[in-house]
Amino acid sequence: MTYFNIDKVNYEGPKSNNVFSFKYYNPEEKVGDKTMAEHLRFGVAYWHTFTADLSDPFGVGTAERDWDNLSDMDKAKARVDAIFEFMEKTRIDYFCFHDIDIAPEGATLKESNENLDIIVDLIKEKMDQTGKKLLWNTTNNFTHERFVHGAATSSNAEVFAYAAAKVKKSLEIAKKLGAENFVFWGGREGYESLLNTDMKLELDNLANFLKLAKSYAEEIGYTGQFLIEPKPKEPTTHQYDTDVATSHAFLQKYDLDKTFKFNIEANHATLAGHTFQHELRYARDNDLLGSVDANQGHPLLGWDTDEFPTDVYDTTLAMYEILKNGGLNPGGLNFDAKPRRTSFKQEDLILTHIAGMDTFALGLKVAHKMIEDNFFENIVDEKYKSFAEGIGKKIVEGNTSFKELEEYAFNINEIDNTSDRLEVIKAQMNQYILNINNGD
Ligand code: XUL
Ligand code: CO
Repeated sequence: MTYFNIDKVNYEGPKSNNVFSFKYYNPEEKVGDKTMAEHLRFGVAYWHTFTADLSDPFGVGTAERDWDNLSDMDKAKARVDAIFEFMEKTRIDYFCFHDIDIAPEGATLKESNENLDIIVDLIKEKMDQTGKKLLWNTTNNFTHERFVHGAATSSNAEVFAYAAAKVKKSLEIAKKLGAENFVFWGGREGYESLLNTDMKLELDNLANFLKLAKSYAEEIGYTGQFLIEPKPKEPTTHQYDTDVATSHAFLQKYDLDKTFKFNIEANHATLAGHTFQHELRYARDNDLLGSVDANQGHPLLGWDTDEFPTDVYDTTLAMYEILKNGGLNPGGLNFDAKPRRTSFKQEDLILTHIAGMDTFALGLKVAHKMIEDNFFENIVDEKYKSFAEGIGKKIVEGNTSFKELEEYAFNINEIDNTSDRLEVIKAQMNQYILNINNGD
């Protein structure tokens, strides 16, 4: 059975009008010392692409999928076939999933695990046949009603135990499938109101939960990278892992900052009132940049719209941070993105991924060129040059005192600040994007 009635997507270059072709993503083309495929390490999100039905709070699902009418386990099996065909055709090497994306939950935890075993065996077989790889898996400890008060931060100890059992199973799956990373997004780890919340107990429990997970991974010999995915709100009013800096403080407090890095999602960054680049920069500066959920929010909407990335400015600045980080490996760029509810055809799954891949490929090329030219580096060096010598150097090296600084200040006649010329920088960035776009 074939699910996608198209040929493998080929690179045809920026002038092509074929919507089923890549305009910028050319997997084997080298950018610097790595191929585009090595730089970008794209991943498909099982939940958006193969499980979701595009319903929203006001309307039913609109997605038309060939597996819609199958029964639960048959549907799960069909989706495995579909995702591997999809990865082959779109030339995407990685995929990501939550436990409940791949197999239906049974009446009991044991039954759910049995369903998982059947599907995981099927996935393993396909991975061995095709060479496709698991970027990360994670545990859905937020959808079912038992997680109404959270999972690791639930007020009910039985829920903590249940959530732990699910993560234990997910870690075993990660080991079996060789997941390169393992993600924790705190789905309902947060609160609605402090009027009835013991925040300290909940955060202590969350830290204990993460430590137990790490120690079980060590016990079974699973060595993938552990990642926290911050998000400030939705579904709870206040999510504990609000942003990278907040989560960093949490990890440091509980001595977990050497155990975890971050999976940074663009739309979560903007919900937190930051730019995507800010979150990437904070993580990079602290050696905590692990992986990326590639998507974008809508500037006019205040929720997690999970759009496919199509903004070249954003992907250029993201790729700038990623290149300066020395890449993401073992992380990658997982498309945690869904077609709009109005893009409901099965082929839209392919078209949306092409759009996202091309936008990141273009961003990669622009960012690489800007780094080659030391574009931002020269601007920043010039801006902070007063710290490279004299009193500035002493400040940076921690080699001065308030007394000495006062003496220095007494001798300043007139302070000479320079213009930042931010508008020129933005205009020059436009030139980079346009020039690369024109193949110059
Ligand atoms: C939710 C979200 C999740 C995580 C994995 O906003 O981003 O899909 O990526 O649980
Ligand atoms: Co995500």
